[in-house]
Amino acid sequence: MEAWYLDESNEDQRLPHKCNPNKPVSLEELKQLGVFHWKLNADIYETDPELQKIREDRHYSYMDIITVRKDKLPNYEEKLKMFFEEHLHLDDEIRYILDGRAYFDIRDKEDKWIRILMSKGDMITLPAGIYHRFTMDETNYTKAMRLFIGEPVWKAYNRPADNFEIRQEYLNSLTSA
Ligand code: KMT
Ligand code: NI
Repeated sequence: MEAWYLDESNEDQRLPHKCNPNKPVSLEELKQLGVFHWKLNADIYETDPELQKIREDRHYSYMDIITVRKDKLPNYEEKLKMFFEEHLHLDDEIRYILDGRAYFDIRDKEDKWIRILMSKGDMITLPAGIYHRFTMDETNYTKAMRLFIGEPVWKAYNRPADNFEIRQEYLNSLTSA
């Protein structure tokens, strides 16, 4: 995992878009935004006791696996377009990259974009109510485990979605941190 502030360019979303000089973002800064990260061994995900422990501790009862690649995901282009619309969810977004790589972009406290490069073995939780988006990088391939507490709800609310209680709760969690 690696994170940095996005530059201002509107070129191809699949490019890294680092500032010059680069403005890195630390794990600690991500934590303060409610974003948590683990590094796991994706080669043994089917039997990994570390993953099992996280799932038990955090009640991640549901999981499925999504392959994001043109020949594997129905309506690939359409879905990528949706994923890249700035949105929030009413629940945490929990993803574990089993293969390939991709970017998750999140907004910081000042509404600036942070890009998070997720590659094989990276697991992340984005808190309910945070504005974010997702894009492939130049390799155009990732395989990810999606986890959820209970029955999954994938509904995304595109910005503006400020009137949801969860959005206000999220903002409150930031000011008291
Ligand atoms: C989301 O809600 O942003 C996503 O599910 C992104 C795609 S998961 C590989
Ligand atoms: Ni999302």
